[in-house]
Amino acid sequence: KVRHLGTAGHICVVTNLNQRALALLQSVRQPVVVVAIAGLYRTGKSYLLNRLAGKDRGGFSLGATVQSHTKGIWMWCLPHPRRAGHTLVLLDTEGLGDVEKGDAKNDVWIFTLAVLLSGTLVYNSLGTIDQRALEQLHYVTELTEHIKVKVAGEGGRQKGEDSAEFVHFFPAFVWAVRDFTLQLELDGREITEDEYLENALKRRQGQPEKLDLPKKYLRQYFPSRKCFVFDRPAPRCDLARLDELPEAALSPDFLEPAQRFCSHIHQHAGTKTLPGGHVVTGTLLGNLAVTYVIAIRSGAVPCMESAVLALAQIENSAAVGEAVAVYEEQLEWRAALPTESVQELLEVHAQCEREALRAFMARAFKDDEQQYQQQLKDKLDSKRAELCHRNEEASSDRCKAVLMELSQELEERVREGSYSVPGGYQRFLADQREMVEKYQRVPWKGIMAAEVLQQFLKSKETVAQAVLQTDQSLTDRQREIEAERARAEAAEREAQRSQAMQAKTEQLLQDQTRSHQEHVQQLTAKMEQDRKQLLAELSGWVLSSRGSRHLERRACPVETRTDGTGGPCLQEAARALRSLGIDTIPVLHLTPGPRHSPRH
Ligand SMILES: Nc1nc2c(ncn2[C@@H]2O[C@H](COP(=O)(O)OP(=O)(O)OP(=O)(O)O)[C@@H](O)[C@H]2O)c(=O)[nH]1
Ligand SMILES: [Mg+2]
Repeated sequence: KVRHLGTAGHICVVTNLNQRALALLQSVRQPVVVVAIAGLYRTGKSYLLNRLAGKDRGGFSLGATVQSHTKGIWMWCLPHPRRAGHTLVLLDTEGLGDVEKGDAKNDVWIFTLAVLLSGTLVYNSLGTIDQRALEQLHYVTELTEHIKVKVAGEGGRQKGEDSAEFVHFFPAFVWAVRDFTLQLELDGREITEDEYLENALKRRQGQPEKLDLPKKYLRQYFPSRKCFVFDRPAPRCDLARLDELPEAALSPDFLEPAQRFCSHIHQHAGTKTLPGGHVVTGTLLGNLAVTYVIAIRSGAVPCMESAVLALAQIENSAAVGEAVAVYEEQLEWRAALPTESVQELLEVHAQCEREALRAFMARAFKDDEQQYQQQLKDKLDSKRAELCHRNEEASSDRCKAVLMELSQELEERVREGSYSVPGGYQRFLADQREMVEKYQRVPWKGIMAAEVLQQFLKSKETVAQAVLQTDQSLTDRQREIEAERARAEAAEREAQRSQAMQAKTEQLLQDQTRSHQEHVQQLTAKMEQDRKQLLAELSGWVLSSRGSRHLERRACPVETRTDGTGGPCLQEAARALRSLGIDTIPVLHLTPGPRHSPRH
């Protein structure tokens, strides 16, 4: 079920996830804009998606016969033509309603997966948006049976309660009407394509409720709607070889809307996000597909909340791994061991930890108990201990090498007996002092300089004692005084060493406090960002992909509430807003009803 066309990775889902295609998707670390196309079989879906990819030939395979062609869901990843650093993921789905298809359940899952995986869903149909076209969209009314938003809690959730939240999760909806040959005119007035769609979705007076259901659910679940109508692309005789025709041979009445359609999708199809606003990368989308397919295969109803939680665990583990890798990379770049002081080393560690934490915060989500952040903290703490140890070793090695070289001459003289003469002890002391001074002038010895010197001099104490004892020019009393002085000097050096050790312990403690503050600070910043995102979601306003200055209306949790009750969705929104200290917030009112309540 896999073919490779250039860089396109194809994936057949529902029962099977093609492993190569999945690996390809999971290797995409960029945020993804996911556009899926669904609709009846043999309606030109693959052809339209190829245009969206900028390919008039190649790409998704078309079929020219009456037999349905695309099977399963096929994926194509390509660099986003307008948004740098983003990947456009196109999902071409198997045509719905094929009479030859054995299992009708397959269609429902295809449609459900297209809804769950995409950020923009293009519904494709032929002719006009009439009652028949709407009835063919019965998959929308069945979504409540096939998607669960929340894991059933105590006492379970009402079906309506659950589906009222679909608006928060569902993709933007674009209806592509193909082979449309009518005039866009209503009651003698020219109308836009969007008005055409909205008019078709209006409830007709006296219409039985059952007939209104697809319209009702479309209005309810997909508050962001757009419509494009396309004329037939070429004369009937050329349709079978459409992908071989040059652009100039295509009808301008097809090319013009096709151009607007592509522009709209490229410009407005937003980056796919998870509930809570977390941006979906190719890796995440791959994991999401796996989670949903496993649920479907096991006969369960895919649940968005548990999928997001399962995803968060995978992603947060990966975020810990990535953060540690960032730490190591930064360390490689910043640290030259041994450092001159513990302070200097801890500053380097602090910078690396900050970058690592940033990488973690950018990737992790729903780490509500900070379980993964704690994991990262533990790892970085042991990295710090390891770093301190490596720094000490590097310093020790260097100091020992320096001392070895500087003490060569002195040791040679001891061996030759140069100090076994009257006054030899004073000369020995002078030479040793000179050697210590030279040692102290050598740069970049690191934090073990004093310790290693102390050990070195201690190891030479017996030699010094021997020289002292053999110096005939000294009286016994003088020898005793000299020995006492040597002991005092050694004690002094020992005191200095333990003072340095104590200072180091204190610095490490201070660094722990700093590290804790850094974690708290970055966590607070992330929580504030999440809070703003939640606010944006709840208020039904989301930042458009064009940047923060452009706001775009997208979702409204109270859209269908015209009876004044507000519904569970509105109540939940209001509760959340109150907890954020906000009394009221305007929301977009899409379908004013005769008895609607003030929308605040
Ligand atoms: N009449 C008409 N034919 C089209 C249009 N676009 C493409 N075709 C032709 O219709 C045939 C089917 O096109 P596909 O793009 O494979 O249709 P599909 O919806 O992907 O089909 P399935 O994968 O079987 O569901 C091909 O011969 C296309 O050249 C269109 O806008 N109008
Ligand atoms: Mg197709």
